[in-house]
Amino acid sequence: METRIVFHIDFDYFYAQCEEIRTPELKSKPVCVCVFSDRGGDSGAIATANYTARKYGVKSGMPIMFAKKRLEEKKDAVFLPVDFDYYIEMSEKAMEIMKKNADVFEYVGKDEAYLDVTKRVEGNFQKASHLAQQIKNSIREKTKLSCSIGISPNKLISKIASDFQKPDGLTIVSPEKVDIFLEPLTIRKIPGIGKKTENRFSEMNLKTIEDLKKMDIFTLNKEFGRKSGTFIYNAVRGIDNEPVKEKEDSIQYSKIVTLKKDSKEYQFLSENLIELCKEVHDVVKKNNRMFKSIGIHFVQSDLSNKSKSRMLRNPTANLEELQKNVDQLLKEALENQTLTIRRLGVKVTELSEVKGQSDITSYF
Ligand code: DGT
Ligand code: CA
Ligand code: CA
Repeated sequence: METRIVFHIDFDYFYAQCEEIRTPELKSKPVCVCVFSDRGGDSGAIATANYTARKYGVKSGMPIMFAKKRLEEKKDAVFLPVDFDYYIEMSEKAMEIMKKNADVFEYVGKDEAYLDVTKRVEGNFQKASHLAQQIKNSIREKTKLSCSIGISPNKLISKIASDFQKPDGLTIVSPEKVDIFLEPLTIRKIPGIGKKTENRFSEMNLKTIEDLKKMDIFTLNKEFGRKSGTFIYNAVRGIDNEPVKEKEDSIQYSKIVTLKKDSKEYQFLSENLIELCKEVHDVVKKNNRMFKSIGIHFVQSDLSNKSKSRMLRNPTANLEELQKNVDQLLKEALENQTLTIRRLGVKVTELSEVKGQSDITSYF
């Protein structure tokens, strides 16, 4: 297989940066963007914060109350509610520029995307670096947004590389530099390796990607199962053959509510989910879409997140099928549920258009 050139582009402190662009006076202050829950007061979580606020230890997902505590002596700290419509508008403008500069464009989320640019830069990393700089410049001209770009032969390394020199970074990892780049990094830098896996490795005294290369595939498979074992074995060697795939934009349909009370009781949660399914289904129907992936999402009493999803064999737009799957996911999720649940959500993704009028009746 020929060497690919893949970009991962990620906007810096995205929601907070959007707020700074709208209100430039904010730039010198700590800025926290908050998801206030419908329970009122300071109840809710930090979506993100600018780098000034991060210096005081403010992090995504943290309760608003904690962030206020951390910024107590900073009288100029600003706490703003999220404004998704505005962020999406900013995101769409920037994504347009990326799309125009890619052979294949893969939307990942409001603030990140993969671009395969192999053809247009003729497999040349020098040219790729120029193209990346141009993309950064046009995004800044059109939207004022700064972003960080990782360039490498695959999605995995590019994702790690875009995070390597934030903000406003550009990190190029050409094929011959892959090992030198990866080896000193902690294993946590590999997307998909979370705290739990990290802890298991650190019990074995393995901290860096270089350390992990000592593990053979059999031991890894035995420890983590074949799927994760193989993933880790390849990842530490910088191997990732996932193609950059064109995806239907952004769009995922989701609804989330704050529950009347924290709970982990099946009946109560199930009733709420039935309602959420109806609401999601209404949007799906209105947009004449089918979905192939279904997920549920918990925000737990300590504000940590938990989600479960499943892929259907075939796309559907059927409400009963949605509810049935959601119910199944709920049962699975509750099997080892210790914390109570505070907010509850349903989402559908992997959307496609319902084609052909005559078919529609059979879908709904
Ligand atoms: P970065 O990329 O490290 O400069 O900072 P962000 O804020 O762009 O972080 P990133 O890329 O992980 O997330 C993109 C946006 O997604 C972020 O601006 C807000 C949102 N987000 C991230 N984490 C959370 C979270 O835990 N809760 C909520 N509600 N939103 C989040
Ligand atoms: Ca980001
Ligand atoms: Ca991101």
